[in-house]
Amino acid sequence: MTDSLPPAALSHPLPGETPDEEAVRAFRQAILDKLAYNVGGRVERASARDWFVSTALAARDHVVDAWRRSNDETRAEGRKGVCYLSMEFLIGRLLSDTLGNLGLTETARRALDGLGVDLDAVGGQEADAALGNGGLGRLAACFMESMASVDVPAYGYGIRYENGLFRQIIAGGLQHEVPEDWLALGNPWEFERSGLVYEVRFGGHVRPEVAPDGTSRFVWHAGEIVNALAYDTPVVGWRGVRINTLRLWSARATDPLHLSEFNRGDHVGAQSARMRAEAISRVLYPGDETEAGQELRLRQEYFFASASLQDIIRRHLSRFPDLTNLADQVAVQLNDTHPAIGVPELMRLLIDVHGFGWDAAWKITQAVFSYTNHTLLPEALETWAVPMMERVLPRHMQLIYLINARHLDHARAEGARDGLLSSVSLIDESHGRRVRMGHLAFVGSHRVNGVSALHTQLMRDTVFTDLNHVCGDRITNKTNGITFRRWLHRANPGLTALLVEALGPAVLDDPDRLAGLVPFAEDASFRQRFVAQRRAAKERLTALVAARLGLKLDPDAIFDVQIKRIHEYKRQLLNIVETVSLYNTMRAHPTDNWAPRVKILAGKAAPSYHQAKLIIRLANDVASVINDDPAVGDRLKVAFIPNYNVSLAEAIIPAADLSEQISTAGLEASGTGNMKLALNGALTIGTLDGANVEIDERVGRDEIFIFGLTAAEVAARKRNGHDARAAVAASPDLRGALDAIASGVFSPDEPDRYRGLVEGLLNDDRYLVTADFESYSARQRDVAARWARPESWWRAAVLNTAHVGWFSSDRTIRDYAADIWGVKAS
Ligand code: 26W
Repeated sequence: MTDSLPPAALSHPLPGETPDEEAVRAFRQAILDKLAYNVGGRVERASARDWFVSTALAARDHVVDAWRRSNDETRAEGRKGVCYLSMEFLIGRLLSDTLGNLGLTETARRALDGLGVDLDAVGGQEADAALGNGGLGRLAACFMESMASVDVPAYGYGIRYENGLFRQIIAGGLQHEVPEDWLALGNPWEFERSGLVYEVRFGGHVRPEVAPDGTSRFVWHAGEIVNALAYDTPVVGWRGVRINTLRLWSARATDPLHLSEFNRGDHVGAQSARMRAEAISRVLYPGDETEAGQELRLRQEYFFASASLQDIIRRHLSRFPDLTNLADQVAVQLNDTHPAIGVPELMRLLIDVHGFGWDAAWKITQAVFSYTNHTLLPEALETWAVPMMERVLPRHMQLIYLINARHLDHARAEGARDGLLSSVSLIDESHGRRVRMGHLAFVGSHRVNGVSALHTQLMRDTVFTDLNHVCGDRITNKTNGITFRRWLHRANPGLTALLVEALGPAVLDDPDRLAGLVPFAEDASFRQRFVAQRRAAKERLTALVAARLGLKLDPDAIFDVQIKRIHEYKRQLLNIVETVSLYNTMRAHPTDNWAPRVKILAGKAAPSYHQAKLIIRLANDVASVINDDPAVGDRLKVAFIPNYNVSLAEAIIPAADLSEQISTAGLEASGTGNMKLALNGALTIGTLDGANVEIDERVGRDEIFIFGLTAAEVAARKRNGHDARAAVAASPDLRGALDAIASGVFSPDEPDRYRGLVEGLLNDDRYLVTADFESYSARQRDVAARWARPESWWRAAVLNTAHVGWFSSDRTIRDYAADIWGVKAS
């Protein structure tokens, strides 16, 4: 079900989009035809949903010819393409993206106007495609759009989960998870490819067999076969430059019904094999940064890696006689380790199916694959227990041993001995035998990248030091980016129109032109118009919060925003504790001239992550007390907005004044919300972590609020031990805030609710909340002081927008294309 959030973008034409009447009439007729012949509806009785489907189908028709053209041209020119393998694609809605990138927004709006239908209302009907958890999945979606926009031929490969990321409901302050059903009302964007089906095998055993010619080989006799059926969604590039394909696999049983069992009366048992097979594409794994430890997760990973590689090989063999030149034609990017099983799978396909010898197969494999690491948190580094691998994928386990044997021989030849050998081995022997998927991906790839300069350096200096040494330095950095089409043009059409007015329409095509905004930061009338855009976005968000939470916000207050997955290392707790401290101080000094502030939080916690769920509850409890306290009134409000997703992000980001990027330094690989918020002119308060470091370098230290320990200082503090009790003793504000939380000020019905949380912080403050509190709190006072000088604040806001053009994912993709994939980009 949708939240019916109106997409801001649909009602605003972009400059240069002035449709002629003929085009509008034709689009209107197309919508009416879709309504009649595809939806089977009537104008008089059509629902908003009917109009959405009809409009989407009419827009899709505009895509199809160009899509075919893109594919034909790539083939004819023999261009190398990219296959982006990702367990997650966090796409959000597609109507505004498709219309916007094709320059059809205004055409569609007028076409619907003529029918008495509002495009915004229609757009609000679309469900978010939430096939991802957070940053990694959203990055994949931005990359897909950018590859199409910079003319890189690409397929995204993933899983067509029937239920994407759960819907979050907050009741009594607690997170409840409800299944999400984005496909319930159909999906007008996808094409089912009933002819594109691959067999994916599991289990069974491997036997050496002698062929008639006397050669011996290993034959995998699988115990179970599941079909992978393709669904294609077109990915439209900016200005329709190129249309790529997102190909998602759906699992189907080979034998959906055991008829004899059914006829014998066992109606449920007769379908059990089908349920088992189809469970694979049933639901997105909702964990973020925790190891699944589940066979189903491994089955999902292998299912989509295998289907995708079989498809890549089939496509290649439709153009070339054999696979010897595979790496000249395709680059396969592994989005984290989730598809890393693709490394032994490609080896199996090359050796067992296509008759390659080991060395030739390995050369192709390494040349084809590259791997992106998205986190160094130890609990998120995937490993699979050897016995489970042997059971689920016996042939792959055998191949992994062979890859490891050669890899260790090579390491030995490079001089590696005991400690080093066990550190680079693909098998971790330290707590039961487990396959290290990061190592497997690393060894099977010619390039391995991190997602920000700092994270890449930490890869070299920590988790992958030995491996990188033995493998001859294959780590490279590719700082993340975001697509400006969605996160600026569509999310913030008002600001975009202002930028075009100031810098000309070329800024829509070339984000480097944003630098031209620097002189405008000094221009009071420009700043005023910038403020007016922010104010309008804040009013829209105010209305949304009133409708959803029944909470009235003051649009003149600082909108202080932290939106992301809830995780201890992201330190939502630091934000909440500081909010409580501010609340205490406001009550103690009621007559001071406080800058009014609205704390906005949103994010989901993994269902089994109890501490994260407790933090959500605390945020809501703190909100109830503060929001009801007349002593602070409009000067402080706290809003936890439920069910954070792409569409909600699009509504919040243009309205944000302050962007909270406050992770423990060294732990946030990059962050991409930080880029979205800065692009829209929010000032960042943050640690020197992930891409914050590069944002800081670009916007300059005067226009950003940096605080806290650096990554090196964090490492040192951890080595020497951090004394949280001493930090608390030294900070009366922190002590006051923690005492209030621990003693039940925010949970009067259950005073001890947060005692354990606070005790935990005092005993083992792993994420150094208490270490950074004072400097964070001081920077927050700087924020308030800056807000009191509007000229200085808005000058900084304009400069933030001006200086972050580099974080366009077009730039990131061009870097991957040149340094990793060896493909041509525009
Ligand atoms: C096995 C469960 C699981 C699922 C997802 C473990 C780990 C993950 C991802 C690695 C988590 C993730 O999304 N990482 C984020 O990737 C973004 C894109 O590169 C970065 O911007 C974020 O900093 C990083 O946390």
